[in-house]
Amino acid sequence: STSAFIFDLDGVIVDTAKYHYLAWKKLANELGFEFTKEQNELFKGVSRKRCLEILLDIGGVTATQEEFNKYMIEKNEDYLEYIEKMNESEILPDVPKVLDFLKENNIPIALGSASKNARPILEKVKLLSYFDAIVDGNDVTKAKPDPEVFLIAANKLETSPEKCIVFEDAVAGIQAANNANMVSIGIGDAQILSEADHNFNDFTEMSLDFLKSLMSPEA
Ligand code: G16
Ligand code: MG
Repeated sequence: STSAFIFDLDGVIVDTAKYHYLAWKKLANELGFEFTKEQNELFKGVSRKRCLEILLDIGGVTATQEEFNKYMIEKNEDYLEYIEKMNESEILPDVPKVLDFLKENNIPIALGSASKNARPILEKVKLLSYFDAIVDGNDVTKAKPDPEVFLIAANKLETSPEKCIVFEDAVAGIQAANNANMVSIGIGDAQILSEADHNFNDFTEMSLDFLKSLMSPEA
């Protein structure tokens, strides 16, 4: 089997964190407390349900099961309004260049995201057709750092975990890739993503030669 590449979504392909932030902030304000950009950092790569638990914790708010479900729906509806307006201009730098290079080399590509909105987002930014497999928040039962999301992706691509290379911007995502026995590539702050096998601030720093070297590790 050939090598395969797995991309996280938020923070790797697009910066949807800013929209998650606005939607969570609106809910926090409605509940009577502030939610800062710094606090939003804790939400990256974390499931919607877990995010709400943390948010309510920050505000010292207790909610019934019914209220909790209502807040989940409300936050997502606000988030979807931002997603609706997304277009190709929001793709992070050099992502299409990397995807094109992988495609030219017939390398399988998968998405491995915690988001339940991954497909509509990829459609909006017109990248959906690049992906041979999509594994998202609708498919997984165990959140990152559990390797489940990436192992399902390897399985769908019909390749073994050792042949997979993962691009991730979250610590839990790097840990999930490492736990899956995959090559982990941190996209973002190398200090924060120090557990990654390789680090880049973004894709503009990554050469095609480097990508090529990952494609044929046995060569
Ligand atoms: C993303 C974001 C998280 C978000 C999660 C679930 O993860 O980083 O902040 O809470 O998806 O998103 P949704 O509410 O759309 O299901 P990832 O894995 O793409 O970086
Ligand atoms: Mg991410």
